[in-house]
Amino acid sequence: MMKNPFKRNTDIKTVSQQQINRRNFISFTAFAGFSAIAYGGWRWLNSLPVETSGTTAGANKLLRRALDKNELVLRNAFSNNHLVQTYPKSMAAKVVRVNSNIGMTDTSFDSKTWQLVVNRKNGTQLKLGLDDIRKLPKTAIVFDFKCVEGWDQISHWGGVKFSDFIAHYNLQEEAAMQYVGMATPDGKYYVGMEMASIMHPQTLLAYEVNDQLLPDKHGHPLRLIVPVKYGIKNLKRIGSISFSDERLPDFWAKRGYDYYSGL
Ligand SMILES: Nc1nc2c(c(=O)[nH]1)N[C@H]1C(S)=C(S)[C@@H](COP(=O)(O)O)O[C@H]1N2
Ligand SMILES: [Mo]
Repeated sequence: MMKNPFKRNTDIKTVSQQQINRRNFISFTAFAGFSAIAYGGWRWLNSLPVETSGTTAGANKLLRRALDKNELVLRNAFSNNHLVQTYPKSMAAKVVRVNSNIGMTDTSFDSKTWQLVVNRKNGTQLKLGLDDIRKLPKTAIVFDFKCVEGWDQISHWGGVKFSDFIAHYNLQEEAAMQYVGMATPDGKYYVGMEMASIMHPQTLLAYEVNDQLLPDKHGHPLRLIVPVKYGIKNLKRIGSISFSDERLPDFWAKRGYDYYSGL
């Protein structure tokens, strides 16, 4: 007789009702177990400590919490006023690396007429020259400057502590806000960050490197030195400073880098 290839195998093993019951029981137990784990995980996510206000305020809780867990941990570590490691001046690089110069190529820029524009909360502007800033108490720091591109270098910077600057110009109302933004005079490079980092005791508005006025390539007349952040946040050639309770835009965050970019 020809074998019919389409004919189903009639030689089916008889499966007892008992076996079926047992299989059903096993799969039901497994399903219940996984469900419990999933539910527990969801409950755990929801029970995570509420984040410090500001950072991700208003964002989808569950999603943001997962995305910003790193930031949360860092920010919490931060509230202890944790300082970055500093080094003796003798360890500072004599030839300081130059990275990029976005926002520093405007040929009409004139450092002699440059002014730092501070946008106050009440809508007025404070305009300062480098001489004004150099009158404030000077602070220096030697620390390991880190670029996200993979290099780091111990370097020596001098300027005014951002917190001293705030106190001297009575910008306490501004400092009580959640975020700071800084931009180059042409607006082409800009950074945004949370207030804690900018008010950190090691953050400087710097006008010197290795005890000399900053050369153009390092951000003359004034740059940000924020040692608790990667290089990308250390804006060179500051044109303006703004304050807000909302996250202010950030050049590299817009291009997919971590907004926090903390160490
Ligand atoms: N205006 C401006 N500031 C900037 C940048 C830039 O391209 N333009 N690059 C940032 C990056 S990625 C780094 S690592 C540091 C490098 O600073 P340096 O050139 O003084 O070493 O500057 C930061 N500040
Ligand atoms: Mo960088």
